[in-house]
Amino acid sequence: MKITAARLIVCSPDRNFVTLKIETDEGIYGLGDATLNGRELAVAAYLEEHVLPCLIGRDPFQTEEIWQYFYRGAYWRRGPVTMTAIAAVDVALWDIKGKALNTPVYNLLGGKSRDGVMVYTHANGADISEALDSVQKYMAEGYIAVRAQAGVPGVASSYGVPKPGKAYEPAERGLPSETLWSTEKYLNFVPKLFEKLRVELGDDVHLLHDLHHRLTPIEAARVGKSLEPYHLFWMEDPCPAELQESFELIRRHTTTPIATGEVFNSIWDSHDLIRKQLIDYIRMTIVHGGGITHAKKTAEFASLYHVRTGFHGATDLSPVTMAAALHLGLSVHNFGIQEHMHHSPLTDEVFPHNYTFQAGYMHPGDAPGLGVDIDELLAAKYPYQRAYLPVARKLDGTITDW
Ligand code: CS2
Ligand code: MG
Repeated sequence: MKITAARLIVCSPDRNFVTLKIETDEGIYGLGDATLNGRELAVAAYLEEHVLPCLIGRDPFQTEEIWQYFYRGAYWRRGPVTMTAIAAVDVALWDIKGKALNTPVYNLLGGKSRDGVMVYTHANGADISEALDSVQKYMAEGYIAVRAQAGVPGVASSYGVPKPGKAYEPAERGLPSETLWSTEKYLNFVPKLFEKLRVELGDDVHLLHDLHHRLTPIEAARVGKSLEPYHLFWMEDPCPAELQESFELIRRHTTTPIATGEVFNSIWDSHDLIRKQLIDYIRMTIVHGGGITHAKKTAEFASLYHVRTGFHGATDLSPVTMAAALHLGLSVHNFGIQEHMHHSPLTDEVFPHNYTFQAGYMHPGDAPGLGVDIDELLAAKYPYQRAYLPVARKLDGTITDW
């Protein structure tokens, strides 16, 4: 089998997506997601100008060789743009392999290690009582794990909380919006949120919380310690992770489990975090971390150190990535949990898919390949629109981590 064509579909059905379609001489095609939120066209240009011309004529079954060709062969390594482009190629090739062998991708990754993939979704509210309602709504839908975020009193537009009447979506069209942040107000508020949730919801539901890289290690340690009575499933991204050793300080003070890695793009970003057992869940996503080939290696490395997977699954990752994550999650032994933030109905229509949700668990389906397609005619009706993630400032105007 040979690759005969590779092209990009850039569309914006409620939000931007970059999708790679690789075609073969046997009429089989594969899809890969190349979406990097707020920097979409940088990946599109990298693929278009530097990667796709080198793919034509290659054998799509050679996923390892092709991965190394674009990683080592480029000389310049890592970084979100490069690794997202490599991921798009890699995932599309696994899709082709599955279709050609008439089997779902999970069978090529070791087969099923479990019956379904436990997922968590996003509950949020402007205040504690709205957040509680939102968690209860998802529990009534069958979720057994829910991330809870609530507006912090005195902080306009808190992370993870939607504008009134809208679904939460981090990127906004136009130029970047600005949000405000106060660590002091947050530190005083967050134990009250989880105290209320545990009192009302009991001990069984898994509760998760995202700190979104905003704290220093000692501040994050305080959050972890103050939340111990409410036994969170995890606290996510307690502080920026470029300095991997800073997690040692957090670990010294708290037993609240830690998840990090949604902005990582290679195993080297988490190498020390994993081998020193400074985290419990690795979140590096398939789309920004070099695809299925590299995510599987990262998961297997993590399994040696009792670290489990908790792959990123926000709406800026297309249904193609969601499917890839579910195939990998079904197969790796050290799966932990998968994020499931719902795409809009329009996004779901543009990307018809076989994955399903039932009673807290998702399944990728048994269709050959990934089990996701793209409706190109519908996609063409929603062209790319410039959009950015917000920029955050402290109350005194200093730029801080969003
Ligand atoms: C978040 C994301 O899902 C999460 O845990 O941190 O919503 C993140 O902010 C976006 O993916 C950024 O593009
Ligand atoms: Mg997050």
